[in-house]
Amino acid sequence: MANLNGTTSDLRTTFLQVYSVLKSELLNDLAFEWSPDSRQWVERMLDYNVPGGKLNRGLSVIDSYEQLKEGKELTKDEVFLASALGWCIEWLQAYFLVLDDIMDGSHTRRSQPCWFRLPKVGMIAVNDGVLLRNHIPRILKKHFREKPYYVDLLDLFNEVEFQTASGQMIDLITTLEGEKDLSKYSLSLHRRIVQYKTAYYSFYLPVACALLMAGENLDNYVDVKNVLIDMGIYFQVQDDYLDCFGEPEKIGKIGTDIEDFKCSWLVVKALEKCNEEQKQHLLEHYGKANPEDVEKVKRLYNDLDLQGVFKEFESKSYEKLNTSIEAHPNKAVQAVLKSFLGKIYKRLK
Ligand code: GPP
Ligand code: MG
Ligand code: MG
Ligand code: MG
Repeated sequence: MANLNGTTSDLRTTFLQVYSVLKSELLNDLAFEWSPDSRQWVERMLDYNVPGGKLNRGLSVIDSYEQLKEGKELTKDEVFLASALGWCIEWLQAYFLVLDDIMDGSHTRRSQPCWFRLPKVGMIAVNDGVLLRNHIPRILKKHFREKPYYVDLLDLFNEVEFQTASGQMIDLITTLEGEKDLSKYSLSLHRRIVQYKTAYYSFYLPVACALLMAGENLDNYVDVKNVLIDMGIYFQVQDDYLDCFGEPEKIGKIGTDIEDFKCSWLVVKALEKCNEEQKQHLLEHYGKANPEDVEKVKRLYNDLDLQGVFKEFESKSYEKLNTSIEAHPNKAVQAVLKSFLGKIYKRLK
């Protein structure tokens, strides 16, 4: 595709060029009197936390917008704007992850120590999260203020952030110390948690951004939203699975769900499948930091063949999602959804 210099290069390269532009605008924001120290801190914080992931969410804004335009070549301006929206989602993700890693007591992220684990950073990471969050409306104001869909865009980011924080809240309060109670863990609780904490921002938001840019009214796309939410739930089940069975070198992080007493899809399935004796075993060892307890839980997951249960879930979800996508009347929308599904099906990272 045409990049911002009028030459051709791949989408990722173009997208990363836009990151540099946005970063330098933020580092020269006139609303703050910068000093060399503060500028250096923010630049290092951004480079550490924003661009190092798979960039799926961000790139899919450009992808989706292109497909909604049904093959018409995008102008340089459209590529820039779709990329800027993509980066707003990557900023949102960086903000969530910096704080999520503190809350989950994680050690690594994207194959490096979590930001708050750096000796110089520590709890400054909380404020960095707040800063990352505040960069989003600044990017939107600079590049979208004059657009007819500006208010809808702000509203969309606000709504999705609220949904995510609410999902994160249920994810956290189910694990409260002193109330550790596996009997409340069910597939419906799991679904509620992951729909809110993951699906809206990871799946609905990129497509909704592309739709707004294309001049569409989001109220007319409730069915698309529902498919994307189901896809997001499938994606978080994969995340839960990989937390235990993934290769840390591939997923770039070391799992903590068992230690953290999370309402993970795996523990829900284990509770569904286990006998009374295995249940007692799970109650005894789930949610403990000790590596021997964690190992015992993993062994039980193996005994219950949760890898097989997951495989089956994965192919069933794929079939179901495909059927819902094919039921959609609009071919361009179908292409958007199919490309999303293709990117995550059987992912190992
Ligand atoms: C993923 O959960 C959910 C988020 C990153 C949303 C966080 C929301 C906030 C408001 C902070 P996870 O803990 O399973 O993700 P991971 O496995 O990547 O740590
Ligand atoms: Mg986490
Ligand atoms: Mg979490
Ligand atoms: Mg996880």
